[in-house]
Amino acid sequence: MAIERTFSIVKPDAVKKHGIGKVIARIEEGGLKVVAGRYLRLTTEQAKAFYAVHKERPFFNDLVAFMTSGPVFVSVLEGENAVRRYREVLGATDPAKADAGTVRKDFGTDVEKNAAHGSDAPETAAQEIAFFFRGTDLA
Ligand code: IDP
Ligand code: MG
Repeated sequence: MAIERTFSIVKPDAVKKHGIGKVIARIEEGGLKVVAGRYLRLTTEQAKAFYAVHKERPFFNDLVAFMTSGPVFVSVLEGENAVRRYREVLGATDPAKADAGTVRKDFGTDVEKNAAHGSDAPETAAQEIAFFFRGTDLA
């Protein structure tokens, strides 16, 4: 398997709890490298566009409100099977169902405020990376 890239967001709940470093530690301990990163606050338009795939879901408006409720840390991760590997590091969407030792189990609050985002496939990873980073940001 070739080296792959994926996209991460440390969400507002984890940033508020001073959890950026803790999530990055899990990423690095999981064998992934942070190759770009930025601290920012999403606009409502950006959050709606980023989560457009969920726009018909009942939780969409709440999710947009949550994702814009404070700053986030977006980053690009690199490593073997990075997409799948980072999803393993994160654990299940619902922290209550996530395995022990995962980011969402240890730092998430509920199915919405689940500490961090990770892309679900290489194609979405490429789209999500391009949403926040230019080619020249990536070493
Ligand atoms: P994922 O982040 O594990 O890929 P998705 O199903 O893509 O999960 O959902 C995107 C985000 O929407 C989740 O990370 C979570 O913040 C939120 N979310 C997902 N399902 C629910 C729900 O049932 N209620 C409230 N928020 C949800
Ligand atoms: Mg998803």
